[in-house]
Parts: sequence; structure tokens; C-alpha cells
Amino acid sequence: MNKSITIIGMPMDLGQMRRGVDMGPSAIRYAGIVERLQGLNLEIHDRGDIQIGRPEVVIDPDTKMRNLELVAEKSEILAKVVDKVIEDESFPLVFGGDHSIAIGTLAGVARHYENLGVIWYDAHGDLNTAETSPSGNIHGMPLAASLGIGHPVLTQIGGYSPKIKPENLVIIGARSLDVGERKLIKEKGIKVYTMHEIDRLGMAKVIEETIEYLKARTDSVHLSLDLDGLDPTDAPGVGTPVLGGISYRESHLAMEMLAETKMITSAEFVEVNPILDERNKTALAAVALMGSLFGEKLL
Ligand code: Z70
Ligand code: MN
Ligand code: MN
Ligand code: MN
Repeated sequence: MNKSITIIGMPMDLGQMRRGVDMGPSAIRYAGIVERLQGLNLEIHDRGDIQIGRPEVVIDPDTKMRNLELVAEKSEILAKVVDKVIEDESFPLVFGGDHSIAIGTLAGVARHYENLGVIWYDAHGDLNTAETSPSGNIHGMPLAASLGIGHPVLTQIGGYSPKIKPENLVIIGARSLDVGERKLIKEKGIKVYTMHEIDRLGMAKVIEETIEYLKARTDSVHLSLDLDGLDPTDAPGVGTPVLGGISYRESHLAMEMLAETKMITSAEFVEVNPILDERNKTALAAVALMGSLFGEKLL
């Protein structure tokens, strides 16, 4: 893992309908992320937030997609910032914002690697397109877009497509998948550890297998962690809570095991919504998990 880490706030809430997720980066900072990572002898640069403003909601009459052009415009900016951070040999650590921000993050990251691996830690697949989406919300589409599937305005962010190959992807924590997403997972042979596998194998085995799988085929790995991957009792401050999720403890174990491998080269923590939270619990969980991801140990 790089010694230098650059925090990028991406307070974009345009990919879904609930306000408040734009305050995610602030909530994570209030929960003490900078101090926490400084305590690990890392060089932390917080470059502040990318400006989103308060644009008017626009629903595309043809595709029913929410804020398509706005999400694309802001994603291009994020992609450039992330690209520059990697060029400067720092580790990009992005705070959402809703999960649509991953389109921009991955556009900035993937151009630097031949075979970028992705761990998608989430209750959802985020594999919808305008055609399969039940909501028109772009936060349900970033993984499809990054695979080169969906509206060209989304797949072409950064000027190239695809960002990742389906065989370089591992989804962990899935328990809410739409019909079109299931179809795509089968078609593309995407590796998914649903809650069923996590219950059955245990998180240690799931992460061991994930590491082995990605080591064999990728040259670096991006972690995209949606806080709704965790159970709502441990992370209540998310827009789309789904019962029966990954526990706080299991998540720590996952982060600790990933830290040991030093294979993660970029990360994002998304969907923290302090308006829906209980005393900033979800942001505090995110900070604690980042501590583990960056090598924090008790002894
Ligand atoms: C649903 C959709 C979603 C995050 C909810 C939900 C997608 N599959 N993604 N929360 N992060 O609307 O596409
Ligand atoms: Mn570059
Ligand atoms: Mn998500
Ligand atoms: Mn989700």
C-alpha cells in the first residue's frame, strides 16, 4: 500500500432520490478519518470536495434515467482528479456520495492498469441499465457502466470503455438483485458471494477465496464499499437498507485480511447518509473499517 493517501470528497446525491448522502464526506471527516489514518504513519492529503452544487433534477424522457447528463459531467471531473492522484503516486480514497460516483472513480483508476480487479462490497449488484432499472437511479448502474454495459454517456466517461472485465470482479454481500442483474451475472459469469455464501463459508473463507481469485488474474484491486453492504443495525445511515447484511465484525475481518495482502490500490466508501443515521454511526463504522484497511492493528 502507498504511504501517501489522498482523500477526495465526492458529495454527489444525483444518482438516487434521497437527500442527505451529499453530506457523506463531511460525516466521515467528522468521524475522524484524517486523525485515524495519520495515526498509522500515513501521509494524508485531504484535497477537499469536488463541487456538485444544487442542480435541478432532470429525468430523461426517453430513458427515464435520473440526472444522466449531470452525473456524467461530475463523473468526468472526479475521473480526472483520481487519475492525477495516481499519477502523483498517491492512493486515491474517495468518499461518496451515492454509488454512482464509482463510474468516475473507476474511469480515473482503470486507465492505469492492464487488469484492474474490483471488489464490490454491497447489498446490491449495481448492474442495471436504463432498460433493466426499476428506478431510473444511476446508483444502481455503476458496475454495469464500468463493464461497458448501458448508456454510452455513462460507459464512455474518461473517453474509454470498458474499465473492467467481468472476470476481474468479485461482488460481496449481495442480497438484493433485480431480474436483469441476475441475468447479467449469469451471462458474464461474474463471481458473487451472496449472503448465503458468507453465512455458509464464513467471511474468512470468502475473503481468502477472493484474494486468491484476484491475485491470479489482476494487477491491482479497487475496493468499492457501499455501507449498505453492512447490516442496517451496524450501518443504519444508508438510503437503501436491506436486512440480513454483513456484520461490523465480519467487515473488519475482511478489511484486515485485505490489508495483509497489500493488494488494494484505490478505494471508495459510499452511501453514508447522516440524515438517516443514528449519531453518525455509519460514518464511524466507515472510519473504523478504513483504519483496518490501512493496516491498523490492536497489538
Ligand atoms: C436497485 C435499483 C441501489 C445502492 C440501492 C437499487 C440499487 N437495484 N444501489 N442502493 N447503492 O434501483 O437499481
Ligand atoms: Mn494518467
Ligand atoms: Mn451500491
Ligand atoms: Mn447498495
